[in-house]
Amino acid sequence: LQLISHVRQDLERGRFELHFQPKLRLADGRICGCEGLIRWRDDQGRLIAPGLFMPKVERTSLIAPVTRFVADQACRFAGTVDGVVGINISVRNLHDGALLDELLALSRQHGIVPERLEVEITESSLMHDLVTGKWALERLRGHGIRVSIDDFGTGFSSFEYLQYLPITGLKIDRAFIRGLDGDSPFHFRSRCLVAGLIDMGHALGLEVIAEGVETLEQHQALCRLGCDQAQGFLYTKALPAADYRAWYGQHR
Ligand code: G
Ligand code: G
Ligand code: NA
Ligand code: MN
Repeated sequence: LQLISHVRQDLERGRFELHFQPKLRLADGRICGCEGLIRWRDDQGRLIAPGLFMPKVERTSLIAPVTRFVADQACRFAGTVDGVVGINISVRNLHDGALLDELLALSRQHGIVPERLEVEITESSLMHDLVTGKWALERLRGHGIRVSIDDFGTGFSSFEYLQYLPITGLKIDRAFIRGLDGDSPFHFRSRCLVAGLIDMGHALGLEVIAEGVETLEQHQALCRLGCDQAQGFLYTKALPAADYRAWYGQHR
């Protein structure tokens, strides 16, 4: 409870930031977009990772203003870089039609075409209530906003929804990517699973991205398997806006 009032206060005091982690197009090695990841600064100016507060925030109505902040920062940032900017939205946001429409309003305000915005939703959030999930995704897609499934293949998953949800991309969870750089039976199975997920995504006309790429071997395996994009510490962690632009300048 204390945490929540703290978050509310610090949102107003400008203590939250959105950092950006680049996404690389594997075919040509160019940066084609990024994911916005929220950070919180404590009194000493240190960054607090979202894992420590977002799970609590997501269970309260405060997730609406937090996601609004994230979307606003993402749209601002999109005005200063090339490519698609992704944000994470949580299960409560899916039920909030006004908030979904606001994403479009924000992109208009900042002069960003909706096709340059992407929403990432975890499989588990969708499975929580498929009817609402479908309604929400259709609303976003109706605006032209891209929609990808985050942490794909883990958690509470089912392939059934892939038949009827209007999604544009799959993010293969790092739990699978970890197994791409060795030759134990575990690694062999990971490679088979990643190959299968990529092919399935492509057969469905989806863009496939691997997250949590940490080694050159993983990167090379993904290139060989025909994965579209990659994101991870091998390239860089999420960076503040100005650092991202500097990094981009050196890597495009
Ligand atoms: O940024 P990573 O470094 O620590 O993020 C940890 C977790 O917090 C991830 O599951 C990520 O999806 C989640 N997260 C990060 N930023 C946001 C955000 O802006 N909104 C939501 N809902 N979750 C976020
Ligand atoms: O749940 P979500 O997929 O949004 O998670 C994003 C989280 O993954 C963030 O916490 C981000 O900092 C983290 N992350 C990004 N790249 C890597 C990586 O290469 N390895 C690991 N372990 N975490 C990563
Ligand atoms: Na994400
Ligand atoms: Mn993820």
